[in-house]
Amino acid sequence: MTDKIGYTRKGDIAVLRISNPPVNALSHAVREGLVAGMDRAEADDGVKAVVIVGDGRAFIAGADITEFGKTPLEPFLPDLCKRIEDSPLIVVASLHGVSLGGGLEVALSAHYRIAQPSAKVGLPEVHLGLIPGAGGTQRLPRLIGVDAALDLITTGRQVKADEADRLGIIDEITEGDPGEVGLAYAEKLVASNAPRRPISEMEAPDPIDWDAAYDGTLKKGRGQISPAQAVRAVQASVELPFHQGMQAEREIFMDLMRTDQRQGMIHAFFSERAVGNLPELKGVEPRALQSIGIIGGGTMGAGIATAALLAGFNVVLIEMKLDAAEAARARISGNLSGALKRGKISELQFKTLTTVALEVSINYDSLASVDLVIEAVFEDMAVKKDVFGKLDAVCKPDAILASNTSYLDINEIAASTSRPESVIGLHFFSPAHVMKLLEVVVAEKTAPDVVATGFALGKALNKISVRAGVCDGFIGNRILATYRTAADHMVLDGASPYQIDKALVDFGFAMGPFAVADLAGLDIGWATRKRKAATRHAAERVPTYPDKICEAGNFGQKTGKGFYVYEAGTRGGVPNPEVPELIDAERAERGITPRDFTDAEIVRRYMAAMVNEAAKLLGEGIAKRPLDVDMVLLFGYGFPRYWGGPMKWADLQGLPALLADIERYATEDAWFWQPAPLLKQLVAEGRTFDDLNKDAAR
Ligand code: T1G
Repeated sequence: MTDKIGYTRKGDIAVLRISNPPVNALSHAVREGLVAGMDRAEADDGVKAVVIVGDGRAFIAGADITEFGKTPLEPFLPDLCKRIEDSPLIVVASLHGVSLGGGLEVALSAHYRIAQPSAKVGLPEVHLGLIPGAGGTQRLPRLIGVDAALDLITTGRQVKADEADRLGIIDEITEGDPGEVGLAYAEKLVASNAPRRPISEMEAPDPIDWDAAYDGTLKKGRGQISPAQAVRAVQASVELPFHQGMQAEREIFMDLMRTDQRQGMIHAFFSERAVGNLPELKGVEPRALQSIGIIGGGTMGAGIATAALLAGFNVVLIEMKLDAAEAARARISGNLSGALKRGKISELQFKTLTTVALEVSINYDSLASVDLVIEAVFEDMAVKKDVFGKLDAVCKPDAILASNTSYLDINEIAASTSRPESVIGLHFFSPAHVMKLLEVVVAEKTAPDVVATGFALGKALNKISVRAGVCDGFIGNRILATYRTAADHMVLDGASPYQIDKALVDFGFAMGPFAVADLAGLDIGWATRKRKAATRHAAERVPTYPDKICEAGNFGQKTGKGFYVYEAGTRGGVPNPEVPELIDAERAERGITPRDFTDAEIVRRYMAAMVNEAAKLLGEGIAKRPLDVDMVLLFGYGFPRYWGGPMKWADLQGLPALLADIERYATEDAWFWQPAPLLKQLVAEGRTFDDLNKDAAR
């Protein structure tokens, strides 16, 4: 046996203990060890039952994702499951922590399952672009029925022990040491002559309308294919004998293993975990954080306060006047009542958070003892400098002063204080207590422990924190400005905003750029165009028709009309008939003869602009790694997760072809389509963005 599987025996019960930290992933050594353990138990004279249990914090977290893409080594997981199920001994799985994917499939191949009250089970393979590939789509429907099995498999959601018990996935819930609990349960089964219960021998469940289930799941997946493919695998569990169903599942699994979507989603899985691991922060201790000051109680300030309160921080929120302060308190209470309704907090917690943990004041002196302040006031440099001047005067010497600005120069703000080393940007995304992205903007003089504290705060707030350098728009908004401009250029040249929105939704975005603009408020883009007009290069093509939409007082959803018209009470909008006339007029003014665009060209240009700008800011060091850009776009801008992010998408498309397209576009507009030096360098060296991620991890 390998050192990954311990073997002990108590009476006529053998115990196989998995020890593969941190989460007992089913690596090749674990699979080999479990087969050897079953062999040993069956050869061990007098043994009547086997208990499988996990060491550490989980039973088994699933197949070993680090092995994906490599040549699979026997014993393959489905064969291990068959080996367990076919044992003449009674096999008991004793679950604690998580039993996910292959972990639950191993448990389903046992004959009985007992769990800790805090245990969770699930088949999350669809979150990796896959389906369960070791019998999950064949055994689970036999155990709990097609509808319940499809719910778990197509959503990939985790199920708590009590629900798993109700569904029939587990047989008993008993609190205690998983090994002891498993042993006692096995002894009880042996004493009562309980039968082996191979799920594969259970009756196949009743069929459903498979095509309706497939179509519905495909639609819900918004372009992701594995959930719908799981329907076909479950269909096989009903229509085919078990071993043929297993073959059908395997074929679908292996097909999905070869897809770009699997590569994209595995990239997202690992990048989510790597993005917070910064080499520069190795061994750097964050400063102590217990109380947070917030300046400004508008939507952003109240959202940040909500997130901080829910994370257990004390919050002191400052507003200019008493009525604004009370309005801020009301906003925060409203946000928290949402958490109360969803059962995230209790009545008592709600009361404590809104009275004891939260202080609202109009006096900066209330900030004298806070550890960190986040300024979320009007986006104007003079206003920010005034606020930071006051903070510098009242806050304790080692207090960190952060700005939530979305584009202003943090270096300039820092220079207006006596503590530039303690100044940082913490760019939250609205609504701040919901959106997971946090850009930690590091200014020239920001001290390493202040950066570490920014990341520690992000982790405490359950955010995905990404390090950004100082430039207009940092990472996300700078890239957004560019791909939004690419869309504007396509409108001027002949595409309709509605065709562009649809093409990007079909690509996998939740909304297209014009619907997003309506949601954010067209007045924001209008103000930005006015702000940038003075320094705009003559070669820049900036449409004027959106200004006309705004001049008519149409700012999008907040006024009921923008690119779309929003009827009260309806979801989504319908195209605003006034817009095409404004576009035609501008094309005429510019002497443009509109041309057709295919959806494919729209997506290609939109994505090429996104990747090109990202490559520029990577080259400038604004983002440290391509995976950082991917995480910004996934968690802040609704980029479809199954592509893994724009940089992963670019690698999957092939950088040489992408650069060739950009160079071709540059013949039409040399100013907008200047190829990024980094992109040209990678193509010249035959490397990918992922190679840069690997370089950074060394
Ligand atoms: N394989 C390899 N490494 C894994 C892993 C896995 N399945 N799961 C986690 N890790 C690593 C992770 O990269 C991190 O590493 C460390 O463990 C702690 O994870 C055939 C094909 C289990 C709920 O999709 O959901 O089975 O950064 O930081 O927040 O049908 O990890 O420390 O070096 O996330 O406490 C199905 C994926 C696989 C579960 C723990 N299983 N993992 O969360 O810690 S496919 C999954 C998770 C499959 C079969 C199919 C979470 C967690 P490092 P962590 P956590």
